[in-house]
Amino acid sequence: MKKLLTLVLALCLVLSLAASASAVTIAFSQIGQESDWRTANTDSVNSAIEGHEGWELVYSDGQQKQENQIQALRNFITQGVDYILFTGVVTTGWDEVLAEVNENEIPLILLDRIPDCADKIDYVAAFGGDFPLEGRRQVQWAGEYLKSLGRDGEDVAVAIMEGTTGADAQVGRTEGNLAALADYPFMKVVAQQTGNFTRAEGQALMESWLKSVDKIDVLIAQNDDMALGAIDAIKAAGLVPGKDIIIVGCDSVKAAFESIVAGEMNATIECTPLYGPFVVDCIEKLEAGETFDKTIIHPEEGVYDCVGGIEVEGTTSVLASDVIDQRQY
Ligand code: GZL
Repeated sequence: MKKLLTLVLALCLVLSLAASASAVTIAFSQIGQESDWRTANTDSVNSAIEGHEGWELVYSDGQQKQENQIQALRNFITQGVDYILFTGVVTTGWDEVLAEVNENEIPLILLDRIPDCADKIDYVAAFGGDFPLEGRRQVQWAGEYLKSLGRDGEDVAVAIMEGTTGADAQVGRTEGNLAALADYPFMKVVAQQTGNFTRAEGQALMESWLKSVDKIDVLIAQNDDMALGAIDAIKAAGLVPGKDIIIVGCDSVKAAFESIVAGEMNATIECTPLYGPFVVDCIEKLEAGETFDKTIIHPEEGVYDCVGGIEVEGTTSVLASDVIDQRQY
């Protein structure tokens, strides 16, 4: 009996070693846990990989620090992983470490925030939001809404709450915000500062603005978490969010839909975090020997708001109350 048990245990060990030896290891250098979007993005990618037969996930949370992500990428190289998924907290400063990834011939998949050295490095696929388009849509929605209220005959004071300074999403959305403002000359920027994509910093910044800026009619918040933080500050100051200050977020996370339905946020521009299906499809095809062009694939995205029917570039707006029950995050 003892011999049989030893034999069975030895067989299990051999099988498990064989399985892990042939497993495809996929390493993911994630930025952090700064927002609901980031949490949904991590959940989508990690669960897709962990749920796939024969794949193993190696995950690193960068805690929003570039040095942590650089170290994680070097650790992935040392571990000899089969694929690296990467989104950088900022756009600059990745040239050297991504060149090391290339030198070690580990296929690199760029997700979400694309590094500024993308044209100089090799990557097998890239997928992420069209940030300038999202930024234009934010301002277009606000401008069209103001026109529908008959408020385009007066100066309207606009505050832009930017994401993490230097992040691809902040750079792109700011570019889009400012480009679209040219089409709405009655919208005047009176404040523009980073809230670092977090709810707490969005609340603190709005508290500061309410004390220092004469008048804010519209808040363009480059993610929903900062918009929700700003709403907390607006209410604490005795003002009515969604009316005294029109609020347009970005990401379309569940908490934003709930705020829109409650009448506190006016609109959110979608930026899907659900990258899991793309990652699975991409790596399955790469494993089968297929290749992708060096272009950045953008997902289809929409605009969700409190009134519906507001026309913005490339999509129409949809009532958040109509879709809130179907939202996955
Ligand atoms: C967008 C992503 C941004 C989200 C924020 O693709 O990089 O980072 O808009 C998140 O919520 O922090």
